[in-house]
Amino acid sequence: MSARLTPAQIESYQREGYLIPDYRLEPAFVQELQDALNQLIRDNPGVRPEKLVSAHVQGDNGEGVRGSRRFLDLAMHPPIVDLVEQLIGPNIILWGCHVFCKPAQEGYETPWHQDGHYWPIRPLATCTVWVALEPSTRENGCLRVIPGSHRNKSCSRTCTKTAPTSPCSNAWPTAPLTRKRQWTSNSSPGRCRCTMST
Ligand SMILES: O=C(O)CCC(=O)C(=O)O
Repeated sequence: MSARLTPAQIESYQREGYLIPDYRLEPAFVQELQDALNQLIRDNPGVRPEKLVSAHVQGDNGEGVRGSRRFLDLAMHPPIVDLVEQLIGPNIILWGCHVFCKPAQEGYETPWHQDGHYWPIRPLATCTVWVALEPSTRENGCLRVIPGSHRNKSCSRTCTKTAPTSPCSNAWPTAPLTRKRQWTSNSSPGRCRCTMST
């Protein structure tokens, strides 16, 4: 499947701050990544499954996680890089990779947050590619975004510190986040989402 974006999709990404491309990962690659995910969990019995940071670094990654090269393969997968290139241009570096698993019943909540708090990169114009490896639904905790919340190109000063158990150290205040402004959707394995990271 082509990773080409139309001018209207690129314009929508600039305006809304997120995009769901038509492209989907090839089923055989999704299977390999699911296997790698199961191995990652087995290799890290002492790490919360929401906190598998820098999982793309094979072996002991220096951040307390034993990672897998498979996730670097995902980040470098040519259609994924093509998608990002169409959104931010050809000068691309991989800043990080985070595997969020959401165990039923006892999983930690991912609070509303701005990725810009985590990336020491200015200007705040990075791009996060989120990839579903398993079904991601409203019921089991799919990603939600606030369309247009990137537009003032700054991080909120009123973020609060979260508990050490949270996968995110900063949370946005919940007051302005009315349901009307949120955008939520179900994703099946292999579905990608590009998010402008402010
Ligand atoms: O999948 C999640 O719960 C969080 C993902 C996220 O924070 C992101 O893609 O920036």
